[in-house]
Amino acid sequence: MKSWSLAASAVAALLACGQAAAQFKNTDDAIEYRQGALAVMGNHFGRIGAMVSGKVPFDAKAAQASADLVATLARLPWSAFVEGSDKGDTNARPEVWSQPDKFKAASQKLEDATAKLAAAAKTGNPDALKAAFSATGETCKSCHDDFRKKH
Ligand code: ASC
Repeated sequence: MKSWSLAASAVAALLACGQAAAQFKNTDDAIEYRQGALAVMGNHFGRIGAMVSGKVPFDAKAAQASADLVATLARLPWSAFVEGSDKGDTNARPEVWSQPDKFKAASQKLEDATAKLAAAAKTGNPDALKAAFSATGETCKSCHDDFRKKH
Protein backbone atom coordinates (compact mmCIF):
# COMPACT_ATOMS: atom_id res chain seq x y z
CA MET A 1 0.00 0.00 0.00
CA LYS A 2 1.30 3.43 -0.91
CA SER A 3 2.15 5.58 2.06
CA TRP A 4 -0.44 8.23 1.17
CA SER A 5 -3.26 5.69 1.14
CA LEU A 6 -1.96 4.19 4.37
CA ALA A 7 -2.11 7.62 5.94
CA ALA A 8 -5.57 8.17 4.48
CA SER A 9 -6.84 4.89 5.97
CA ALA A 10 -5.34 5.78 9.33
CA VAL A 11 -7.15 9.13 9.28
CA ALA A 12 -10.38 7.45 8.20
CA ALA A 13 -10.08 4.88 10.98
CA LEU A 14 -9.48 7.60 13.54
CA LEU A 15 -12.50 9.56 12.35
CA ALA A 16 -14.66 6.43 12.35
CA CYS A 17 -13.65 5.44 15.86
CA GLY A 18 -14.08 8.92 17.20
CA GLN A 19 -13.24 10.20 20.63
CA ALA A 20 -14.62 7.26 22.61
CA ALA A 21 -12.19 4.80 21.10
CA ALA A 22 -9.35 7.20 21.73
CA GLN A 23 -10.24 7.23 25.43
CA PHE A 24 -11.39 3.64 26.00
CA LYS A 25 -10.12 0.34 24.60
CA ASN A 26 -13.66 -0.98 24.21
CA THR A 27 -17.13 -0.72 25.79
CA ASP A 28 -16.15 -2.95 28.76
CA ASP A 29 -13.27 -0.59 29.47
CA ALA A 30 -15.68 2.38 29.38
CA ILE A 31 -18.07 0.60 31.78
CA GLU A 32 -15.20 -0.16 34.16
CA TYR A 33 -14.04 3.45 34.01
CA ARG A 34 -17.42 4.99 34.85
CA GLN A 35 -18.14 2.41 37.57
CA GLY A 36 -14.72 3.10 39.08
CA ALA A 37 -15.30 6.84 39.12
CA LEU A 38 -18.78 6.42 40.63
CA ALA A 39 -17.51 3.93 43.24
CA VAL A 40 -14.70 6.18 44.46
CA MET A 41 -17.09 9.13 44.43
CA GLY A 42 -19.60 7.12 46.50
CA ASN A 43 -16.87 6.18 48.97
CA HIS A 44 -15.86 9.80 49.56
CA PHE A 45 -19.46 10.99 49.61
CA GLY A 46 -20.08 8.31 52.26
CA ARG A 47 -17.19 9.63 54.37
CA ILE A 48 -18.85 13.04 54.41
CA GLY A 49 -22.17 11.36 55.20
CA ALA A 50 -20.63 9.65 58.22
CA MET A 51 -19.53 13.07 59.51
CA VAL A 52 -22.77 14.94 58.91
CA SER A 53 -24.78 12.13 60.50
CA GLY A 54 -22.50 12.12 63.55
CA LYS A 55 -21.22 8.54 63.01
CA VAL A 56 -17.68 9.89 62.99
CA PRO A 57 -16.43 13.19 64.41
CA PHE A 58 -16.49 16.21 62.11
CA ASP A 59 -13.07 16.78 60.57
CA ALA A 60 -13.07 19.90 58.41
CA LYS A 61 -9.87 18.99 56.54
CA ALA A 62 -10.96 15.46 55.74
CA ALA A 63 -14.40 16.71 54.70
CA GLN A 64 -12.87 19.24 52.36
CA ALA A 65 -10.52 16.67 50.82
CA SER A 66 -13.42 14.29 50.21
CA ALA A 67 -15.72 17.01 48.88
CA ASP A 68 -13.02 18.19 46.46
CA LEU A 69 -12.61 14.62 45.23
CA VAL A 70 -16.36 14.17 44.87
CA ALA A 71 -16.61 17.38 42.81
CA THR A 72 -13.76 16.27 40.55
CA LEU A 73 -15.01 12.70 40.17
CA ALA A 74 -18.52 13.96 39.38
CA ARG A 75 -17.21 15.26 36.07
CA LEU A 76 -15.80 11.93 34.91
CA PRO A 77 -18.44 9.26 34.37
CA TRP A 78 -20.47 10.87 31.59
CA SER A 79 -18.06 10.61 28.66
CA ALA A 80 -17.80 6.88 29.41
CA PHE A 81 -21.45 6.20 28.55
CA VAL A 82 -20.31 5.51 25.01
CA GLU A 83 -22.46 4.05 22.25
CA GLY A 84 -22.80 0.28 22.71
CA SER A 85 -21.94 0.31 26.42
CA ASP A 86 -25.56 -0.34 27.33
CA LYS A 87 -24.55 -3.98 26.77
CA GLY A 88 -22.24 -5.71 29.22
CA ASP A 89 -21.81 -5.72 32.99
CA THR A 90 -23.74 -2.52 33.59
CA ASN A 91 -26.77 -1.31 35.55
CA ALA A 92 -27.27 1.64 33.23
CA ARG A 93 -30.80 1.77 31.82
CA PRO A 94 -31.44 2.23 28.07
CA GLU A 95 -32.83 5.69 28.88
CA VAL A 96 -29.22 6.94 29.23
CA TRP A 97 -28.99 6.62 25.46
CA SER A 98 -32.64 7.13 24.48
CA GLN A 99 -33.03 10.33 26.54
CA PRO A 100 -29.59 11.93 26.19
CA ASP A 101 -30.76 15.48 26.96
CA LYS A 102 -32.42 14.37 30.18
CA PHE A 103 -29.32 12.35 31.14
CA LYS A 104 -27.07 15.31 30.36
CA ALA A 105 -29.23 17.58 32.54
CA ALA A 106 -29.07 15.05 35.40
CA SER A 107 -25.29 14.80 35.16
CA GLN A 108 -25.01 18.59 35.13
CA LYS A 109 -27.15 18.75 38.28
CA LEU A 110 -24.67 16.48 40.03
CA GLU A 111 -21.72 18.55 38.88
CA ASP A 112 -23.43 21.72 40.16
CA ALA A 113 -24.44 20.14 43.48
CA THR A 114 -20.96 18.73 44.10
CA ALA A 115 -19.34 22.09 43.30
CA LYS A 116 -21.58 23.54 46.03
CA LEU A 117 -20.63 20.66 48.31
CA ALA A 118 -16.95 21.49 47.86
CA ALA A 119 -17.66 25.19 48.50
CA ALA A 120 -19.61 24.31 51.65
CA ALA A 121 -16.81 22.04 52.89
CA LYS A 122 -14.36 24.88 52.40
CA THR A 123 -16.29 27.10 54.84
CA GLY A 124 -15.60 24.57 57.61
CA ASN A 125 -19.18 25.00 58.78
CA PRO A 126 -20.75 21.59 59.57
CA ASP A 127 -24.30 22.87 59.04
CA ALA A 128 -23.46 24.22 55.57
CA LEU A 129 -21.83 20.88 54.77
CA LYS A 130 -24.86 18.97 56.00
CA ALA A 131 -27.23 21.00 53.81
CA ALA A 132 -25.03 20.60 50.73
CA PHE A 133 -24.62 16.88 51.46
CA SER A 134 -28.35 16.42 51.54
CA ALA A 135 -28.88 18.39 48.30
CA THR A 136 -26.18 16.35 46.57
CA GLY A 137 -27.70 13.08 47.80
CA GLU A 138 -31.00 14.12 46.21
CA THR A 139 -29.32 14.51 42.82
CA CYS A 140 -27.66 11.06 43.20
CA LYS A 141 -31.01 9.50 44.00
CA SER A 142 -33.00 11.23 41.31
CA CYS A 143 -30.54 10.19 38.59
CA HIS A 144 -30.44 6.62 39.92
CA ASP A 145 -34.24 6.49 39.92
CA ASP A 146 -34.38 7.47 36.26
CA PHE A 147 -31.22 5.93 34.81
CA ARG A 148 -30.03 3.02 36.96
CA LYS A 149 -31.61 -0.43 36.91
CA LYS A 150 -33.37 -1.40 40.13
CA HIS A 151 -31.69 -4.27 41.94
C1 ASC B 1 -24.28 7.58 48.45
C2 ASC B 1 -24.14 6.69 47.37
C3 ASC B 1 -25.13 6.94 46.50
C4 ASC B 1 -25.94 8.07 46.97
C5 ASC B 1 -27.39 7.82 47.04
C6 ASC B 1 -28.12 9.04 47.54
O1 ASC B 1 -23.55 7.67 49.41
O2 ASC B 1 -23.20 5.76 47.21
O3 ASC B 1 -25.36 6.32 45.39
O4 ASC B 1 -25.39 8.39 48.25
O5 ASC B 1 -27.67 6.74 47.86
O6 ASC B 1 -29.49 8.81 47.60
